[in-house]
Order: sequence, then structure tokens, then C-alpha cells
Amino acid sequence: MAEDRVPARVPKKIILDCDPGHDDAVAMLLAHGNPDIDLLAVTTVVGNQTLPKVTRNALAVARIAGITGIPFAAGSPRPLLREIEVAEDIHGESGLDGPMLPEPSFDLDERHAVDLIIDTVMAHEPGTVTLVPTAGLTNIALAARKEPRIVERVKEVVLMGGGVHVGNWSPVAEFNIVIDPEAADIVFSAGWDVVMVGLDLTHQALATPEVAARIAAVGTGPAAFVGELLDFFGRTYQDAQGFDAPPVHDPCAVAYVIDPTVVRTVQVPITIETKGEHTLGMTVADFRAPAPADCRTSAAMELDHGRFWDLVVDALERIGETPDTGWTPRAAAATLTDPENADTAVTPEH
Ligand code: PIR
Ligand code: CA
Repeated sequence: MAEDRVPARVPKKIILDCDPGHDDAVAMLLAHGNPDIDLLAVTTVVGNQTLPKVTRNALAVARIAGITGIPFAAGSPRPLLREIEVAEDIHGESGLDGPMLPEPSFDLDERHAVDLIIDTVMAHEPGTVTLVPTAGLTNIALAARKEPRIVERVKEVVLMGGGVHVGNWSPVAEFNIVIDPEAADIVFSAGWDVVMVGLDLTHQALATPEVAARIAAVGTGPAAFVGELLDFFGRTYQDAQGFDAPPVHDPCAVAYVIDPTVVRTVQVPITIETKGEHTLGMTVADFRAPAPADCRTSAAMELDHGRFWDLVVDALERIGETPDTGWTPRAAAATLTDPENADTAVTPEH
């Protein structure tokens, strides 16, 4: 039959380097639930919160999402040169405030994230592994310096960070770039292909009330968890930046890997400002002329909002209910615990 001759779609192999982080958690769920992604490893780096906090959060999200059988490793506890700067106003004291978080159900890989990234890239065929950083670029820069052969071997780097016409941590700089501008400089100038999924794009990925309703309608534990994440994220984004609906940045990078037609990109030379007094961490995009033929950087400019959220909802539907999440929805917890303990994770007794 004709169908037999249709080649099976080969899932795209990715390493997610993150700092969960509400939107990082959604990126993990999308990568795990989408059949066109083969999630090889998850690595963490200081960013939205300290390294121990974001690493714990990554393991908690893994348990809720039912991610097992792949390595998770902790990476750099501070930027290359700068002091640590966390995004507590947006992500809270834990880095993932809002839902209660279960204890992790498996241990970290013993390797440093930088070594896990290098080992994973070198263990796969050249041109098959995509790096998806959704945090400061410290681990990725260190990996490129420690084992320069990964620069040629990686398929491309699809990162959430930066922006062409917009900042969020300063008027012109985005958090993931400005917290470690030297690392960003190394990554953008290394010579591999870099797709900058920046704020121009991610500020279109708004979790509107309609989106929240679609996620709630999935009706599973992991979907309810995303609902609680977005509730908290929506409130802090309203308070801190006056957004009516929160922009869910990090899954946009994963969505681009799944289906590049969901995102319109333009090839443009991009350099990182590492010295500016008012412009530190700016991703300087040169639109004066068409990009030269050897330009290896591009910027994401336009999102298909409907198809992006279709991908997220579809991933949650495929994940379905997960066994042993150790997670209790807030609404259920309120009836199971007395208010004094409302902030401690509880496992209901059946
Ligand atoms: C989001 C982040 C940091 C600060 C703010 N204000 C909002 C985190 C997200 O996890 C995302 O990766 C990126 N950094 C967006 O700037
Ligand atoms: Ca992030």
C-alpha cells in the first residue's frame, strides 16, 4: 500500500537547557508530549532562581509530566563573570511558585550539565542534535569552550532569549541574555546556526482566557498543573509588567523545532552588547541590508498563535494522566489540609 512507502517521521533530538520557571515547565511538557520531539536530556542552569531551586523544580515537573528514562543534570550555579540575578518578582521564591510541588522521583545524573551536553551531542550523529536553551547561556557557552567539536556537530541552537525591538529586564535587554551577556556573546558568535526566539515572538504567545479554558478542558492532572502555573504567572505578569495575559516564552523555542512554519524567522546578523552602560545584554540585530550569505543567526518575528497553542494542548492530551505524580491540585488540597499547612505538599490518602 502507498502508506507503507511513506517514510516514518524521524523525531527531532533535542537537549533542553532550562531554569524552571513557569514557562520552562510548559516547554518541558511540550517537548515530552509532542511525538516529533525526542527529548534526550534536560539540564539546568542558574537563572529564574538559584541552581538548587531550578534543578529541584525540573525534577518535580518531570514527575508530574511522567518523564522518565532520560538524564537530568545540574549545571552552572552562577554566570561566567557577573553576579547572580534571579527573577523572583516573576517566578516567585521557589522559581515555580503557585502549584504545590512533589518530591522528585528519581536522582540527577552524576555528571555536570556541561559534560552531559557534550557527551550527548558527541554520542549522536553529526547534525542530528538541536540545543534548546531557555535560560541564561552559561552552560551552552561552557560546553562550546570545553569541547569545541560540538559547535560543528550540533544541528542548530534554538534559544529563547533576546529580542529585536524589545526588552524585559531593561528597555533593550531580555533576561536570559542580560544575566550572562558574555556567555550569550560566545554562543551567538560560535559559528553554529542560532535561531533567536526572542521577545518579539514570545510576547505573541499569550495565555489568554480562551487558552486557559482549552487547557482546563483537557481535564488531566498535568493540564491542571499547567493551569495553576499560568494562574500564578498571569498574576505576576499583570503586577510586574501590566500584561493582561502572560506571555509563555519558552515553549515557543520547542514549537519552532517541532514545526518551523509556526514561527516566521528572518536571517539577520546579531551581536551581543557586553559593555554598554544602558544597553548591556542587548541583542543588536543589523537590518540595514539583506543578511550576508554567511550569516548564521536568525530572529523569530511572528507567531501563529492558534497553531502554537494547538501544539501545547495536543501535547497535554497525549501525556494524559500520569502515574505517581505525587501532585495535588490546590483546590483538592484545600479540602485535604488545614489552612495552616496549605503551602506544604501533601499526598492524599486513598
Ligand atoms: C520571564 C523570565 C525572566 C524574567 C521575566 N520578567 C519573565 C524567564 C523565562 O523563563 C524565559 O525563559 C525568559 N526568562 C524570558 O525573559
Ligand atoms: Ca526560562
